[in-house]
Amino acid sequence: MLRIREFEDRVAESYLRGLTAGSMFHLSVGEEAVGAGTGCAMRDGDVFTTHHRGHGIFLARGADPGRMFAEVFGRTEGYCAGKGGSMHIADAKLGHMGANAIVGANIPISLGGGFSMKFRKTGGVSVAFFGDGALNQGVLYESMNMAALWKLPVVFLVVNNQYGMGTRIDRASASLRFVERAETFGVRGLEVDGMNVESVYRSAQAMFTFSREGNGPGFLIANCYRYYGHGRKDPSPYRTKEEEARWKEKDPVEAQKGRLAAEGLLDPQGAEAMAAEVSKEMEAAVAWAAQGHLPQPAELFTDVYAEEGAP
Ligand SMILES: Cc1ncc(C[n+]2csc(CCOP(=O)(O)OP(=O)(O)O)c2C)c(N)n1
Repeated sequence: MLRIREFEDRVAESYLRGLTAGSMFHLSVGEEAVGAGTGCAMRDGDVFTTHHRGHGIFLARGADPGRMFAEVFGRTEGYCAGKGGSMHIADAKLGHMGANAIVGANIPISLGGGFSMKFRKTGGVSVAFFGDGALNQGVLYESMNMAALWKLPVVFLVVNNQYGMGTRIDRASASLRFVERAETFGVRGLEVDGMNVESVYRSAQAMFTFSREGNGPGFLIANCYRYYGHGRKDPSPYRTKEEEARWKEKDPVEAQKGRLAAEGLLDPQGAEAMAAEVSKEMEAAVAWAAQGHLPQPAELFTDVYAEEGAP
C-alpha cells in the first residue's frame, strides 16, 4: 500500500513538473487496500484487466515501478515501449491483459481470459477490475450472463470509489443493490470494506478460490474513495470537504499501521524505516525512467500489434 501511494504521489508530482506524456492521470490514492488486497490474493498464472485507474493493481501484481514510470513518461523502456501510457499498460508475463480507457470495455476481455483458463484447464482465474461507473454498462451484464452460463473462472471486481467523474453513484444507479443484480445472473456476489486491506484480501481470496475451483463467476464490490479528483487537476467541486475528511479518517494505510501496531508487529521506527525505503525505491525509479529514450519516428509502427507467436 505504501508503494502504491508513493508511486501515485510521484506520478502527480511528475505530471506537474512536465515529465509525463499525456495530459490525464487517474490516481488511485485512497484505493490502496483494493489494489494490495486483491493483488496479493491472485496467483501467478492468473490474468487480469483494469480500468483507467489501475496503476496500484499492476504494482501489487509485481510490476516494476521504473518500467511503469517509463511508460507514463512515454519512454521506450516502459512496459509498452512508451506507446500505451498510463491508461493502456499491459504485460503478458505478469498476466496483465491491458488497462482500458473505455468504461466497461475491459470486462469482455476478461471474460475471454476466463474462457481461456477453463478451456486450457490452467486452474487460473481471470479478474476484471472496473469502477462503479461501469456498473450500468450493458456489457457487464452480457459478460456476467455468459460467464455464469459457461461457469467460467471470472471475477468481476468493482473498485467503488463512489464517483464516476463528477457523478455520485446514487445519482447514476436506480438501485444500489449490486450484489443482488449479480446474483440474478447466478453470479456469487459479495460486498467488502475497501478501506480495510485484510478484509479485501480475505474476501478476494475466497472469491478467487470459489471461481478457480470450477464453481462459476464471482462479483466483489469493494467500497473505497479516491483522494485526488477524477484526474490530477480536478478540484472535485461535486463533493464536500466534510465527506473527503470522513473517508480519510478510514485511511487504509494508517488503519493497517494501527492494526499491525496493536498486534505488536510494527513499531513507529519500523513504520518510518519502511516509508523511507519505499520513498528511496520510487525516487530511484523516477530518476531511471526520466533518463529513458523517446520512441523515434522510425519505430512508429513497431510494438503496436503483437508479433506472431508472442504470448
Ligand atoms: C464508454 C465510456 N463512456 C464515457 C467515458 C468517459 N469517462 C472516462 S472515465 C469516466 C468515469 C469512470 O468512472 P468509474 O468507472 O467509476 O471509474 P473511476 O474513474 O471512478 O475510477 C467516464 C464517464 C469513457 N471513457 N468511456
